[in-house]
Parts: sequence; C-alpha cells; structure tokens
Amino acid sequence: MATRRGGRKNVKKGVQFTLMVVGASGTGRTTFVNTLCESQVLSHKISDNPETAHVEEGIKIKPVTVELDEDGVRIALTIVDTPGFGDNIDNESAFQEIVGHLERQYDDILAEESRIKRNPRFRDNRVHVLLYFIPPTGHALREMDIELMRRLSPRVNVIPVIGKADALIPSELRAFKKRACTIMEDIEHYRIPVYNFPYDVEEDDEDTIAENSELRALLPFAIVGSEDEIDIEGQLVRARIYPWGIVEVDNPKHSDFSRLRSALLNTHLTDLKSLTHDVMYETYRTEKLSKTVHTDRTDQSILPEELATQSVRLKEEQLRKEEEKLREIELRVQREISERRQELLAKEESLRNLESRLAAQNSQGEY
Ligand SMILES: Nc1nc2c(ncn2[C@@H]2O[C@H](COP(=O)(O)OP(=O)(O)O)[C@@H](O)[C@H]2O)c(=O)[nH]1
Ligand SMILES: [Mg+2]
Repeated sequence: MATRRGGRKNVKKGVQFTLMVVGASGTGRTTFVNTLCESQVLSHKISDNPETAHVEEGIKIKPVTVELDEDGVRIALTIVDTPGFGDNIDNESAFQEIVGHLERQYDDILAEESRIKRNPRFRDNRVHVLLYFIPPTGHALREMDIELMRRLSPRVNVIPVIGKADALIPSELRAFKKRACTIMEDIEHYRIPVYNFPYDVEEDDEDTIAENSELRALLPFAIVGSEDEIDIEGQLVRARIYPWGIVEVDNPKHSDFSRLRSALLNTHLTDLKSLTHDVMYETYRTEKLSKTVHTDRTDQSILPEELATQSVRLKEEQLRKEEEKLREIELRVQREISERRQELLAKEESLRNLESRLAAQNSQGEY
C-alpha cells in the first residue's frame, strides 16, 4: 500500500503532511494527537481540568511539526491544533480564526506562485485534512457541527470523528453504531461534502474500491486515544483500563484509531494532498482572482449601463475629432484656393499691365 501511493522518492526525501484538529474542549484532540505521534507533542495544561476549560477562550493557532517514520517513509507531520471550538455561545470568531488560517496558507501559495524569483525556503503550510471531533453524546449533529463542516468543507478535506468513543460502555456500543449512522445520514441530508474516501466504480481498480468503501462505512471514525501503555501478555500496548475491561487503542475491534491512522499517514496521504491542491486550492484561487477583477471594476464604479454610455461617448468623441480634421483640411484647401486665386489675379493684373504698356508702345510707334 505504501509503495502504491508513497513511491521511492518519498523514502529519500520524506513527505510533508498537515493535519488540523477541531472540536470542543475535552473531546480528546490533544490525546489523539499524542497517540498518533506516539509522543507528547501537545500539552494538556489548559484543557485537562474541566474547571479551567473556559480558559481556552479565543483561539490561538500554533502549528507544531514532528518527524514520523511510517513503514520506512519519513513524514514531517504538522499538527494544527485549534483549541476549543464550540466552547462559547458565539463561535463565529473561532470559526473565522480557523477559516482564516486555512485561507492564509492558500494566499501564501498564490503570492509565491506569482513571484518572478521563487523563494527556495518557501514552506507550503496548506492543511491537507481536518479532523472534526464530535462529542460522544449520542445525539444527532448539533446546528454548529453542521454549520462548521458545511462552511469548512470547500476549503479543506473534513473527516468527522467521534472522540472518546469508549465513553460509551460496551452495552451501548450497538446503539452507538446506530447513532454514528444518524450522523452520516445528517451529513448526507445536509449535503456536507466531507471527505468520504471517494472512488470511481468505472475508473478505479477493485482494491481501491473495496478499501475506500470499507473506510467510508466507518465514518465517522470512533476514536479512542491513550497516552499510557500497559503490559498485555508481555507486549506494551496503548490502552485505557476500565473496571469492566481494557480498551486497546490499536485493536480494530475496540476503536477505529488504527484504520484512521493508516488512512491518514499511509494509504490516503497522497489523495488528501492532491485534493487539497487540485480542488480546494484551485477553487480558492479562482474565487480570489475573479473577486479581484470584480473589485477593480467597482473601484472605478463603472456599472454595465455606465459602461455602455461610456462606449457611446467614446465613439462620439472619435467622430468629433474626425470632423475637426476634415474641417481643417477643408480650410487648408480653401486657403490654398484663395492663395492661387490671389496669385492668378496678380498674374492677370500684371498681364493687363503688360498689355496696356504694349498697346501704349504700339500707338507711340504709329506716330
Ligand atoms: N475515555 C476516554 N477519555 C479520553 C480519551 N481521550 C482523551 N480522554 C480524556 O479526556 C480528557 C480531555 O482530553 P484532551 O485530549 O485533553 O481533550 P482536548 O481538550 O480536546 O484536547 C482527558 O482527561 C483525557 O484523558 C478517550 O479516547 N477515551
Ligand atoms: Mg487540547
């Protein structure tokens, strides 16, 4: 799988991948990131204590990059955490912060692309995937969940996940799966274009179709994260211990974590990157450039009807100039004619003078 999408070049150079995590405080984003990276990449300081969770007011986005080795492929994984979306009654500023970050990265690329001399140190910080953490409440999607996913989907590949899926006791599991279905029904009902592991029955090979439809069926991924390792039959595994048993993070029977991990960092990494560049960025670029043209027009405040009036005015102006030129020629010709006439008159005059002088001479000679 890694070779199919990864390729040899990646092994030497490594690949860069950017992941954004969005969700309310306490949905398990920090734990997920640390589980994914197998190290303490993000700290819990603020969100650990529910009493102080409100401190996350006002989002500050600080990306961190870690080096991972995924089946021999070096991955520079950048994590963009967006503390506490949905903590406040009004989430608009949080939303603006998130979408602002996504669009700023596109603006940077746009600026870099139009530079004559490229900056060799330029860093492409576009976000390739956004994991949206839905709390395991068992309810259908909230208005703000739908709103956020709908507004972000045109800018980034959104994958919905349910954080802390083990918060539901095993007896609730069946009900939970049903609830997960409700979430996907909502997503389809509201036509939210989340990343649903797209495939083309006509174009794609059997393996891809099977793999993608399997992953699609898992949406939204039920995530369990843990920073603790426990000894199970001599092997250290990341898990959470409960009085009723152990939940293993990497066990596909317990959570979708490992499926999501391998989709993100291995099988679908290239697809997510291509979509980001070919679809999300391309759409943004087109919108931005056509908006610029539109803005230029309004800057000069020329409306279509004004534009028509202006073209008539231009034609009138042109006609007036041509008329003027013709009149000039006419005047010049008239002047020339009158000059010639003057000359002619002068010649006639001198001719008459000559004639009268000759006549005078002749009459003198007769005497
Ligand atoms: N049961 C359970 N608890 C979790 C899980 N992930 C995180 N937690 C706990 O939930 C609390 C909040 O987690 P944290 O990762 O800081 O959430 P964040 O605010 O979204 O970053 C912490 O006490 C974690 O130990 C999980 O998968 N299952
Ligand atoms: Mg956190």
